[in-house]
Amino acid sequence: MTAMREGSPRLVRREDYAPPAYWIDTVDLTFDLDPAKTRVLNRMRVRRNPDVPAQPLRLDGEELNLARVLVNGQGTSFKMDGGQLVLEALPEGPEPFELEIFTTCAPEKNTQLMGLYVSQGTFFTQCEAEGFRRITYFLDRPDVMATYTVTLRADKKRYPVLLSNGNLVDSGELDGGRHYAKWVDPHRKPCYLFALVAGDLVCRSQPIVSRHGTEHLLQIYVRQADLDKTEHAMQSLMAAIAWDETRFGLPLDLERFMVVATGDFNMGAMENKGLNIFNTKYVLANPATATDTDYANIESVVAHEYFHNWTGNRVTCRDWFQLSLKEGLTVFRDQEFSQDMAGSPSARAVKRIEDVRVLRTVQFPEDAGPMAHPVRPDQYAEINNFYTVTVYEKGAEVVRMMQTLVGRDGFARGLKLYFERHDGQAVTCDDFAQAMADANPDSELARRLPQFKRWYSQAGTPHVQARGQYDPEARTYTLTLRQSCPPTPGQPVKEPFVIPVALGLLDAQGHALPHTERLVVLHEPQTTVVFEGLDAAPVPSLLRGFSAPVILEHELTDDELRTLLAHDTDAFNRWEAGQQLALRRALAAVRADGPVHEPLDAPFLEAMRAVLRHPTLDAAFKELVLTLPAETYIAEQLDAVDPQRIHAVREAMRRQLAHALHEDWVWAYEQHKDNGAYRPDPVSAGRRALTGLALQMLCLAARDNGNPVWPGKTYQRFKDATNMTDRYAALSALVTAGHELAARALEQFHARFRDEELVLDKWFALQAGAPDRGGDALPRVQALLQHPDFHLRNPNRARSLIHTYCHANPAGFHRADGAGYAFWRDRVLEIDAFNPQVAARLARALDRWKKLAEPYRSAAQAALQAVAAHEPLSTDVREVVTRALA
Ligand code: 0A1
Ligand code: ZN
Repeated sequence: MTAMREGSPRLVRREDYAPPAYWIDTVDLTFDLDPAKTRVLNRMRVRRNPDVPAQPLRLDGEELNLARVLVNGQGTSFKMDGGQLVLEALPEGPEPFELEIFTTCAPEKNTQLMGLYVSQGTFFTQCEAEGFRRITYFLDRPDVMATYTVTLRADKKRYPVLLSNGNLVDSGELDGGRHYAKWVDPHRKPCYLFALVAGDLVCRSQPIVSRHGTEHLLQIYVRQADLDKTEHAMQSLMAAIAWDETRFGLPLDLERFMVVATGDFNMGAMENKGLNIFNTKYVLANPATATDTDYANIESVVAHEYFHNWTGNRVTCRDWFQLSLKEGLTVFRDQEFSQDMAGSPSARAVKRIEDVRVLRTVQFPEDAGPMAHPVRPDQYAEINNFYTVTVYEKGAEVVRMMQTLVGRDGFARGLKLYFERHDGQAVTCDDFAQAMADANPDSELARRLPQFKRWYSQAGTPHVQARGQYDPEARTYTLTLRQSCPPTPGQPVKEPFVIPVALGLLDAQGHALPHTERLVVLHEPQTTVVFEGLDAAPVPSLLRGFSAPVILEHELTDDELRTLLAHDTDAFNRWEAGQQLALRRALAAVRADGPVHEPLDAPFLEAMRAVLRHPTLDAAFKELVLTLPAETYIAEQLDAVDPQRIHAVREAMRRQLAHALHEDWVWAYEQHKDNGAYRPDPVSAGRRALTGLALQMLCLAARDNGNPVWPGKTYQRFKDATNMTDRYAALSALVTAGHELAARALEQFHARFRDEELVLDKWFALQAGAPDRGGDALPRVQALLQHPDFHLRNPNRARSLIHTYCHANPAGFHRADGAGYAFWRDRVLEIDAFNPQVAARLARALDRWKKLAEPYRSAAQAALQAVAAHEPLSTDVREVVTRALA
């Protein structure tokens, strides 16, 4: 429930799960759509669940006006209890009965964007997780599955397009300029997958024939002005369909598959059966308005939602504690898809590095903070708070480890068995793991299944400590791996995990040592591996490909790390070695006393130069290596965090890289700047990324030496750019360097794209995230709040300005005077009054306050306390701040 409540929120517990007392087999919904007052007639066939003791029917509802309840056509008595509609006098016995409920709601007043709402004159729904109860009274839980018939009636002129799940079976005219459409969805589904759309939209249609010869119609619905931005999403959808058939034998089971885009959406997108609803950010792209990152995100989100059709819809979750059953698995699937699409081994590695970077910079902090929870949580106050990087990204890593343990083919077998057993059911994470193990009885997964499943039940990031010992007499190398996991809220003691550690050895010159590659499965607190017949001490390459979501602690010297950076056959570990080298230097400089000097030494700079100038490495990979670890990642390694000092150190490192490698950046720019007509392929995208980094560096250097040449060239590139990636990169280089040309460029950018909402989001975000110079970030953000194009109620816009500042600009946000936190407090409360989900995400910007050094810590605590003391407060925000303060 997203309702405002007083006191501490009531917790929902996993162990309290009980099957529903009633089943709903069919639902027949009729909507008379009107923004001010929509009428909803809901006719259900309901029957008692014979496996559960007789009890009243309790239907969930929220912000509904109830007009009528009929049972088998007759009026009946009912009562209301805490928002639920309670029916006691129901027919006895196992026979189904008709339950008819007539309610009204006010979509135009729905600012939470859950349930039925209006965005720019179009009706949309969002029902996951508990939005259907804002449309009609229902058993709003995922284990109640029904078939749906939906009739939509609306004014024909304003709402020419009427969509719902399934197949269109009837449509026609009504009196008074109204019309109707009737949709039947043959697949049983939980109500969170219900959707409707009504508005003035156009669509790109694409008929396809599957590998098995079945015909389908794919459609992407957008506003007229956006039709030219739908090609990439359609290509992505077709690729996703083909991939799921080829890799897992999973076909499209619908005649019609529709995607609709809306500019007002709380999340990324939603997998409603046959009618996916997307945030415009993850659909619309053309070269002039979208960057390479946007293109890649669209490809993966379109695929993600499509893949849910099997992993989520055909087999769904028994309860919301099982959320990772569908999300972890589907993220894993979309990551694999994107890697396969990327093609070359090196492009695959780049994608893997990007995914791990998200995991480590966002999920690891979550797992170490007050909101830490297992991949399968045990309790929640508000389920919307658990659509987290832990459930999604760590959940995907857990599925990935299963694949590592059973092999690629074994994994496909496991998935096949999972569908054979559970198609059409609502199941648990245990059911998934069991199918994987049963399909691979001889695997390490099957042998250790109960222990492996601790990844689902224990929160926190495990640490793996590695010690290597070379014995020249015996010519052996003994590697000892030890695991431990820190306590998390409610889980003081952890049991050992099953941790697959992929590894190999190199000689001191960087050659791979034959027969040393292996997968060590660490399941005890400590294990020892002995390599024999080695003539000299090797360099170990551990946790290749990031084979488990753990923090690896090792004792490699700088020399050894440089060897890995230069030579490892595992691209992930090459990158990781560079990050480790940079991190060591950052931490030393942060911990040192006195002013920040030059944190980087000549050998490090030479190693970076060697990568940048490397004749065969891909540009995309170079860009990743040459990008320093994020300030938040550096902060995570420290006990007392001074965000200003971390910022100063990282900036000093960036400037050193900019100056010491100046000629190399010039070379990199010249080599990679021309890429012909825009195509969002990984190779040319990598070249653009490296060009962008080069411009950042060259503008940064120019800031110090006052030389106007590179800012001038950058400004020219900004103006001449033929695609958004290059244009935005140049703009960003000027803004980040704080060059005087930035203001002019920002103005021109705004003027050029004033009608492109998604580009304006970039314009706000760039300014909100720009480095703080003498405390200028906050006033800049405050001024932008007043900008005529700033709309607090639009989630994308609010996030681009406010969330970017609070979550992604540490030095701007963590001010010694606490003004950043006061700003946070005011915005959290302001947003909470109309959209608790968006407010709760913002509230999490202070999750890590206990790690802050003074004066930040006390000021952050005061801001948290002020939010916690505010009345009214949503359950969403209350849960976040209560846990933070605990
Ligand atoms: N299931 C969606 C995510 C999602 C969750 C809740 C929402 O409510 C606002 C919307 C979308 C996915 O994983 O893509
Ligand atoms: Zn999902």
